[in-house]
Amino acid sequence: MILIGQYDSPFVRRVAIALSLYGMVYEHRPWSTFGDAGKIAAFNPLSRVPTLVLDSGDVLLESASILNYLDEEAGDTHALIASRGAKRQQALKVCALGRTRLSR
Ligand SMILES: N[C@@H](CCC(=O)N[C@@H](CS)C(=O)NCC(=O)O)C(=O)O
Repeated sequence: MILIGQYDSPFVRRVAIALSLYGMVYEHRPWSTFGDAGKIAAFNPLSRVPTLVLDSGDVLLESASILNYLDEEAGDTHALIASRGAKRQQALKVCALGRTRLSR
């Protein structure tokens, strides 16, 4: 797997943290959405990060979708977030709150 994006992006970080916690091996390409937009576009027409390139060549976009995939790969007993039900809803709510800037 190849993770595209710099770790100064919180969206890239959340994917990298999950990959590390799951012990999944990946190659990191710390490409900038500014200076390396063309290189990113070869994998993701939106030139956004994180972008995850699977060994199959398939490409996953959006951190939430990528985390969903990684949870599935990890399997129900190891996934960081429950696959369904109230525990899943609660965990997704915590994630949403964590992404919000508490400026007020
Ligand atoms: N909802 C997206 C947000 C990703 C995002 O905003 N990435 C920024 C970097 S932090 C980006 O790629 N910006 C470049 C652009 O939008 O053109 C996710 O969760 O992956």
